Amino acid sequence: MKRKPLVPLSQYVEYSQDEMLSRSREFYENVKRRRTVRQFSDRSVPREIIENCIRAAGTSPSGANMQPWRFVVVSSAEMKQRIRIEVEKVEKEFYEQRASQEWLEALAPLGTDENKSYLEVAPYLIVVFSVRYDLDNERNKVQHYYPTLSTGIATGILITALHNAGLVTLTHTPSPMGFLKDVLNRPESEWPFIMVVAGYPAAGATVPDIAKKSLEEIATFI
Ligand code: IYR
Repeated sequence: MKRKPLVPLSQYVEYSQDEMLSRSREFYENVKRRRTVRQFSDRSVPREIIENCIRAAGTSPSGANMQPWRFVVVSSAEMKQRIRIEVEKVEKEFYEQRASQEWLEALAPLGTDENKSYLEVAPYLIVVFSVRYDLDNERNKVQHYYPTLSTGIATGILITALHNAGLVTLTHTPSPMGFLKDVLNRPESEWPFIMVVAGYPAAGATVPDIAKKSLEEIATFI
């Protein structure tokens, strides 16, 4: 394939250093209020908000700009119920058999269990797939690069965009997740990556009293 023509970086905006400082602080103040929530309200959320957040996720960098992601937005009560039933099957097995004692102990502070009733309450389940290859017009496979990594970055942007819009999310990873491919009828090229549950929090929702590591614990400057 030929190299694309280069165009000026017209989108870039330079701020003064004072502005950069206040923008970086304000962004941090905003994102640090994000909490993973497991108690949702059934209040509806306009679809356009979800669309815009997915548009934001779609701006993510990706290997060779292949954009190897697919966001399947589930809002039908029937499909949410099917997903809940399948999720609870795998989660029951996880909590009762597959999880090691160490894993269960790591999860204990979060108070999670196999009951996933919120999957039927929240207005949206955004099931994120990572796409291994596309098919061109002649149905030849076009390989994607770093699909999992790229989809992870896009999911981070999605979660941040949903939080910024004023919604709460739960990043949910039922394991094994293969059933999502069948239930949602996705092609062979797509692999379930994560499920992002999104909506308003339930009135009086509670979250575990846990904290994030400090800068010193997560960063090394050399
Ligand atoms: N998927 C299970 C277990 C679980 C695993 C991790 I790692 C978490 O951070 C939270 C839960 C569940 O959703 O309950």
